[in-house]
Amino acid sequence: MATPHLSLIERKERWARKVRAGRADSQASVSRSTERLPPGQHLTQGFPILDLGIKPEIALADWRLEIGGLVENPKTFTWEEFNALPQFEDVSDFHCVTTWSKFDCHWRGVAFFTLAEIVKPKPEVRHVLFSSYDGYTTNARIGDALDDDTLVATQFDGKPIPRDHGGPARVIIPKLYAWKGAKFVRAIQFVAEDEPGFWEVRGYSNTADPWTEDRFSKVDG
Ligand SMILES: Nc1nc2c(c(=O)[nH]1)N[C@H]1C(S)=C(S)[C@@H](COP(=O)(O)O)O[C@H]1N2
Ligand SMILES: [Mo]
Repeated sequence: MATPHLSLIERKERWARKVRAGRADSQASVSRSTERLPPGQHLTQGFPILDLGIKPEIALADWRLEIGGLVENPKTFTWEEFNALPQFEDVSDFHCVTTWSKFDCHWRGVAFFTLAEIVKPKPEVRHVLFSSYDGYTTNARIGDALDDDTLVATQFDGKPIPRDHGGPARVIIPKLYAWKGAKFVRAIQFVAEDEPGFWEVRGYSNTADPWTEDRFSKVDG
């Protein structure tokens, strides 16, 4: 069962050699930004789009965000209800595991801790599972989900999040690689037992810390 992980690591190593070779002439700018740019990342000015080839079209009238699992007070929000919650803004850097980073992303939406306050997770909760309208799933430790900059965003740079970037609403967990942030989010479940998501079962790290280049799941050998 370790084979898919190994093949991903081999691919990543090949790709790292290629990236290193191509980057030799830009070392100066790379080292200037090391304090803000996690290791192995490069800065992009654009905003690349990463998805599963499915960009679900969700009419706002049909949109729901279902929050449940091990909570005292499960709740399904309509778009109107969700937007009536206290609003939260945060500017953060975005780090994709495929090595691009984008600085100063301005998100607005509802802080994750606000949602947790409403549904009241039980003490045994350790993880959070996210599911999306395109079938995507991802997981996070409760501590990362409850970090003070995690949010379910509905706006990017002062405008509704375009469908390409995961609108109507997407999760942003700024301190983790961006695949931990579910675009087109549909449901959030508080759980005791961890459950790896779409990329996590395909060899990507469960914890996803850009600052330690925690890109791939650890395999023996
Ligand atoms: N629902 C959903 N969320 C997702 C993905 C996806 O394919 N589907 N891709 C992830 C990955 S790998 C990244 S890097 C970011 C990309 O967000 P962007 O397309 O807005 O750049 O979304 C993450 N969230
Ligand atoms: Mo990504």
